[in-house]
Amino acid sequence: MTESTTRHGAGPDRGTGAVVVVAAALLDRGRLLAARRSAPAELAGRWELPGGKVEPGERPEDALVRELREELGVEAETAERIPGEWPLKPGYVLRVWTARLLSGEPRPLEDHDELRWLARDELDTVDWLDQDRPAVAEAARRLPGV
Ligand code: 9L3
Ligand code: MG
Repeated sequence: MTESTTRHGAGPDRGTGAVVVVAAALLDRGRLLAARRSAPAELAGRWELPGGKVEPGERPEDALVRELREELGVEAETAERIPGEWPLKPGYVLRVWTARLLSGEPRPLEDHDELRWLARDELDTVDWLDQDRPAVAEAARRLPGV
């Protein structure tokens, strides 16, 4: 059994006590999906890998599939964990998976006001949240190069 399937109870990770925020490097047709946040005010206008908080008792990968359904209106599956963990605000950490679209075309239904599919050489055309940058750089290695 993995750590995630044995975890019970509240959002805080059993090991660290931090709430886990999961995000997706959604890859499709050689591009990565970037989402522009519309809230909260201090993050609005910055770009992120879409996702959100793991709920109590939820597996992180399931949380990510749920968040992509809620925020983008798509069905997706997680593929590969991007190694690492990045601190957010105090008590929150970010973990990222690559993900594949199974059905639907992403639309900014919740918390975002714009979406863009970016090729590898376009990744620095948007203002990513600082905490997302290492995972975006790692995801870029999965995109066709120039
Ligand atoms: N956050 C940072 N990078 C991301 C995501 C999905 C989230 N790729 C931060 C922003 C919020 C917190 O994590 O402070 C919770 O995210 P959400 O539930 O508001 O999406
Ligand atoms: Mg979110």
